[in-house]
Amino acid sequence: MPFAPKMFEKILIANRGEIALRIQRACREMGIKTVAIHSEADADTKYVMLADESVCIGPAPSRDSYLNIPAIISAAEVTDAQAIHPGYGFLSENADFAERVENSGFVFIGPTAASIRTMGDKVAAKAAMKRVGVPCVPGSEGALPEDPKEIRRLALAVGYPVIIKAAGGGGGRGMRVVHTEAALVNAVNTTRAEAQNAFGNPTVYLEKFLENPRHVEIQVLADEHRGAIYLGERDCSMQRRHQKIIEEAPAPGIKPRLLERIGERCAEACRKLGYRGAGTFEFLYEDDEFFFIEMNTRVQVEHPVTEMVTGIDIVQEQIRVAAGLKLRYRQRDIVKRGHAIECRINAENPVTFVPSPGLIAQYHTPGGPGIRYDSHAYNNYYVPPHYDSLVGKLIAHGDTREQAIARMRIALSEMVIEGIHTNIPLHQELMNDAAFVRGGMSIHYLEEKMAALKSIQSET
Ligand code: MV4
Repeated sequence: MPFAPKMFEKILIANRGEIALRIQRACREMGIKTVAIHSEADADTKYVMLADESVCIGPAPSRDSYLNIPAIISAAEVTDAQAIHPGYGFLSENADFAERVENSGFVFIGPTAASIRTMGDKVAAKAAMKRVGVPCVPGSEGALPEDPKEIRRLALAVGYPVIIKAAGGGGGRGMRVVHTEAALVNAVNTTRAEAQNAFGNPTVYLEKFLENPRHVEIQVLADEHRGAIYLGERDCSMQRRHQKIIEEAPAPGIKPRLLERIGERCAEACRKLGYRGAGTFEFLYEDDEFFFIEMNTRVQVEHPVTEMVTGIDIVQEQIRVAAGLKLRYRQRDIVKRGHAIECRINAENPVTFVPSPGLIAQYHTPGGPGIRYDSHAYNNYYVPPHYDSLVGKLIAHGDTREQAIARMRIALSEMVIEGIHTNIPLHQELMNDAAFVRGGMSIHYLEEKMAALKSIQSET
């Protein structure tokens, strides 16, 4: 049969909020009709109104709606959609969902279920990466054995401190740092028990604990025709409790040659592993070295910073490669320009981080050169308490990092969100923070800064 895959006519978007709107916009630009699904809590929202069709799939709680697999597949059936885009979060990295979508005759806009399953098992993911030449954090090379003597031997070989991680974890769930041999076996057993409880899988592995790394990730795109490219890196070190709050591209202060090398390794890994779709290789970066930790098989919240710097629409490419088309770009077509920073605007107290759902009574969004604002919110929008507190993503692009920061400061000053608390004041503080402005801070910087602020507050 000749190679003539057809673009979808209609896509169901199995998500909510800003990413549902983002995917809708990509579809519209490609001439694809959209089906929005929504919970009862999201019935009268902008992205539901803007979609060509919509289906209510259940009550407010996620498990009854956005995680309700049979309801979502039924919605695709009744609307005659050909493909399902899962967005991020919810079912986006659920291999069983991807499999059920495909077995019901729809295309899952993402990697194969097998790829999702491999990357979901962090031990299998690391083994795969090691096999295809992606540098990993030194560690146990697979699951930890039962025998305490063997465990002690492995930790000693790696050198303390070590970190015990659950194979079924990821994103910061199910980990424990161990500083001494005396604490090791207990820590392993506790982590095992917690992992069994949380993920139904007691498998744990061990790594050298890196004390002061940065979180730098590589965005890739791959098609079914051996086309695989990297779109450069993002620095996501500005985080608190594993919630990223600022991301940027490129990563400040890392040698371009080093970034090129690791990018090439990731693209080559995609080809060798037969990976298809968008993906992110997460690395810890310390002392001029990259160490793979996990791979994300979805579009990420922070994808816009890469889009701003490369000019490539990552969501459109996801849709194209899911339809069996080739990527529109080769590596040499990728030209990066300038610097982009994203501030995640959350409905939360800027100091305590306690969520602050409710009615947005006044809403003014910024604009001007180099500003992109991705949000599903609007004046009089009610931020429901049932979901993530992200209300928008403010992205500033400039020729230089300094210009991106300057534009971000202006945009933040123009932004008005009243009726709920937001973390805008925290972003304003950070855009004027000497260490942030210098760039290249570690994953611990924000938490240390917040702790310092707290102790000043309690003194006065
Ligand atoms: C680590 C680490 C230090 N050494 N692994 C946390 C999230 C998960 N993706 C992996 N994580 C870490 N793994 C080794 N060998 C420190 C972290 C970590 C972290 C990583 C990325 C971004 C934020 C973080 C915050 C705390 C700890």
